[in-house]
Amino acid sequence: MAPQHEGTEVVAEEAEAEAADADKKLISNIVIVIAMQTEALPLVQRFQLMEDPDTVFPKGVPWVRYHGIYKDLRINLIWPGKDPIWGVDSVGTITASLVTFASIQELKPDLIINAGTSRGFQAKGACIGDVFLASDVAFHERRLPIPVFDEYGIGARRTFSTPNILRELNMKTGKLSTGDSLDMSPQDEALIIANDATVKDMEGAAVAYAADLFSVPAIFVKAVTDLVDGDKPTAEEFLQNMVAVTATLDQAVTNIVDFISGKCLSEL
Ligand code: FMC
Repeated sequence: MAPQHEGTEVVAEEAEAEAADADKKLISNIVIVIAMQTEALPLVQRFQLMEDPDTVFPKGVPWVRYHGIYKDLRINLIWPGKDPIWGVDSVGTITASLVTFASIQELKPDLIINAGTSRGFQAKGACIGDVFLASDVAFHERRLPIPVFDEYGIGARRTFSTPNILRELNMKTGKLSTGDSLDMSPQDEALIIANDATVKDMEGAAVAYAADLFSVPAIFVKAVTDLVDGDKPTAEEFLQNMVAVTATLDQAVTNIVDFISGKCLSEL
C-alpha cells in the first residue's frame, strides 16, 4: 500500500543518512578480537593496555578484556581466554561470535578488527609471513544442500572496504574462508576453493556475522603461518612459524591502528 511504501522509504533514507553521518565521525572506539594469547599479549604491551579486573562480560565466562587509550583511540582488545575445561585458547567460530556479540553490546565500537593467524594458498599468492586484509569472508564447513539454505550456510559477505589502508600500508588482499578445523579434509579444500579463498582461519566469518547483525564495520587482518600447498604437515608448520609470524601480525595491526588514529570511517 502507498502510505506503507512511503514510510519504508523514509526509514531507509533516515538509516542511510545516519550511516553517512557515522562514516564522517572520527573513529574513537575500536574493539580488537584475537583468538590466541600468543597473538594478543604483544599487542597488549604495544598499546599499553590494562586487563579489566571487573569484567564487563557476564560472570563465569573466560573472556578477557584489555583496554586503554592509544594515541586518541579507546582500544579494547578481547581475547576469548582459555577454555574452562581443556585450558587451551578458546579458538573457533562459537567463541568468536559470542565475544563479538558481547563486545558490541557492552563497548559499542566504531570499528572491529579481527586479527589472527591463518593458512594460505600459495597458488593464490600467499607466502608464510604475509599479512592479508580480507576483502570477503565465508564459511566452508556449513553444508546445507537445500536451495537458499546452502547460501545461508556459506554466509559470504564483503568486509568493510578500506582502500586507503590497503594502498598506504601496501597490504595484500584476498578472500578469507572460515571453519572450525585447523586441518583440511578434501571436502573442505573443495569448498574453500569454491569460496575463492586465499586464506583460511577459524574465526573471521563468525566475527563478521555478529558484527553485521548490528551493522558494525569490521576488518580482518590475517597473517599466514602455514600453506595449503606447502610440503610440511599443517600442525608442524603452524607451530614452527607461530612466533615469528605473530610478530609480523602485531606490527601490521599496529600500523593499521596508527593509520586509523585521527580518521573517520570514510577515510579508511
Ligand atoms: N587453519 C585454520 N586456522 C588457522 C590455521 C590453519 N591452518 N593456521 N592458523 C590458524 C588460526 C585460527 O584462526 C585459530 O585462531 C588458530 O590460528 C589455530 O588454532
